[in-house]
Order: sequence, then C-alpha cells, then structure tokens
Amino acid sequence: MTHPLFTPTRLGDIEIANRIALAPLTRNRADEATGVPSPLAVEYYAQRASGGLLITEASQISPRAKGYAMTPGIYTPQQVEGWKAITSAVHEKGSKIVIQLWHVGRIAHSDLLPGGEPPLSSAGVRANMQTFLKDKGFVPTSTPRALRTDEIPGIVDDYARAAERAMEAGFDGVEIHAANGYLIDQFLKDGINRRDDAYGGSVENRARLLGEVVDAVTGAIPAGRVGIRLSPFSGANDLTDSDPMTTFAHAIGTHLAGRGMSYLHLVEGQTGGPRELAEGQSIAELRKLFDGAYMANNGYDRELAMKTVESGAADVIAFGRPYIANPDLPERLAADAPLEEGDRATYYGGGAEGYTDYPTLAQSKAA
Ligand code: 8OZ
Repeated sequence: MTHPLFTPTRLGDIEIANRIALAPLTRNRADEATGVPSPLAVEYYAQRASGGLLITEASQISPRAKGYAMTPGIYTPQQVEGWKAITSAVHEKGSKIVIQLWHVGRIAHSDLLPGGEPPLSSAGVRANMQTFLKDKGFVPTSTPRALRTDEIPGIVDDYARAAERAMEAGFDGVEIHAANGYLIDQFLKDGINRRDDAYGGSVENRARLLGEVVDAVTGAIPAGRVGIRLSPFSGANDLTDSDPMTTFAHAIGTHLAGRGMSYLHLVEGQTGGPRELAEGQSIAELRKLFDGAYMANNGYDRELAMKTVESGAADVIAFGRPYIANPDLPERLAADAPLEEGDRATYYGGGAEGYTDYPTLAQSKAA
C-alpha cells in the first residue's frame, strides 16, 4: 500500500500530488543588477518537480526589501518574465510552485539598498549578523532605521503588488515569509520591537503588521493561494521572543485562522538546527489554532516524515538541505534509497556546480 506521504492532498486551492515540498532555499544565483532569477534556476526547479509543491527561494518584494547579493525579486516585469520560465517548466512536470515573498528588514547592508540608505526595521537595533555583498564578501549588517508609522502602509502594499506579480508569473500562489528574524518577525518578536506606536509593545500591536500583510495579500489574490511561514521558537538572525507561545498563538489565532488560507508552515525548533523545544513550548498546540493545512519543516528525515504525515500531525513536510543534493528526493524517499550529502561551499552563490549538477538515483547508477 502506498504510504500517505506519497499521496495527493490539497492546500487550500492548490492540489498537490504528494506530501513532499521543497523548502524555500536562498541560493544567491540571480542577476545582481536586475534581480531576475538565473536561467539555471529553470533547470534547478524543474529537476525538483517530483515533489508535490516547490517553494521558491525567498524573493524581495521591492528594492528596499533586499538583504543579500544575488537574491531574486518579484516586483518588475523583467523579473516576472524570468519567473515565467520557471513556473512553466515546473508545471510541465506536473508539480506546483509558490513564491516566497520576502522583506529582510534589518538583515541587510546599505550597499545593497537604493541610495545606500540604511535598512528598515521595527527599531534602530542592529542584528549581530553578517550578510554577503558581491564585491566585498561577508560584511556585518548595517544599523537599521526604525520605520515611521506612515511608511508602513507602503510596505504592506508592496506585498500585495508582489503577490499580483506572482500570479502574472504563473505561480500557483505565494508564501509570506514571516520567519527567521526578517521584517515581519522583527515586528512580531519582542526581542527588538519596543515601538510606542500601534505596531509595538503589546502582542496585539506587534502582530499588527503580520495581520495587515495577510489582509493585503489575501485581498490581492485568492486566500486559498496564500501560505505563510513562521518560526516561533527560532533565534535565527539574532532575534527571539520572551513568550513565543503567547505571541504566536495570538498571531495564528487572530490573523491566520478562519480565512481560508492555503497552509501554515512552521520551522520547528531552531532554523536549520535542533528541533528541541523549551518547556511549555509546543508546535502541536500552535498547529491546533490554525484551521487549514499544516506544513512541517526542520530536520525531517524519511522516518520522521512518514510518521508525522501518517499520524495526521502534518499534511506536508518541507525538506531543505536534503533536497539540495537530491533533486529526486521524493523518488529516493519512496524507494528508501540512500541520500547524497550537499556541499555547503556551493549553497550560496556560484553557478551550476552544487546547484543543477547533483545526479538522480538513476543517473548515479548509470554512471
Ligand atoms: C540562508 C541565507 C540567506 C537567507 C532564511 C531566507 O533563513 C533565508 C536565508 C537563509 O529564511
């Protein structure tokens, strides 16, 4: 009998052939000047299209939303054309693809931003992190400027416009990136957000930007095509919350539940790290507050993925690192075949090496 991991389901309006998703993975191969995805990305995504759903690498919603060299955008007609080639190639292979909408907030360097201006965040507090510039390599992130209250509607609108561009580009939907210490998380988590306007202080205020972005995006495209990613318990990008159960229960219960969204996607534990949670923290409790499909991520292997889907604890499992080095990951999981290890040196930036040159199981057997 076919294991449920390999059977179809539906994420809101998006029907998918199996419960395996490509997690959003930053690969820094887009054109630096235009933010157009690399022509190589057509093959990269098509190679991985046996997964039920592909989530693209995080893509900036405006020039000011960028935080690293060579990440793609989704705000110009030229970028839309670049993405069209990718969505067509993926659809031709029978898979579905959504684009991850991204504003990095303070995780940026002024050299990457229009006019060399500082990054924007909830507060003027620098992240103790590095980013990457094309000419200078790794550099510390710049000290951000706190957004004025009157600047926030423009950013919310950028999310909506980017979602419209995404539909023009042939995507099946979008995933709002509200995880990993980027802009929306910089408002949500109290680690830095001590604003004294309607967007800071109380949990209701800290979640306001999230709510406005969800309203705007689900107003621009069908809610059943809008997913969202959160990382409640992660300290990624130098950002934590003092009471994540309360913050995220409010965010999910008030702003995400009951609106027919495509899916909720949680990074379980530390992004790319341990899955362990502190006492009183619970993914299952947060998941219960959402009435749509649930996508689980972080450190899943075959066994845990099968168990989790079988038990009904998650509808879909998103795989990140294992999917980099195993373009046919779904076939390998189905066959219980060995997995290749990826080369970290080629994760961020470069060309085809470590991007489109990992073999399928059949190719390595034939070699
Ligand atoms: C690794 C390097 C750069 C960005 C995330 C978009 O953590 C990222 C990212 C990951 O969500």
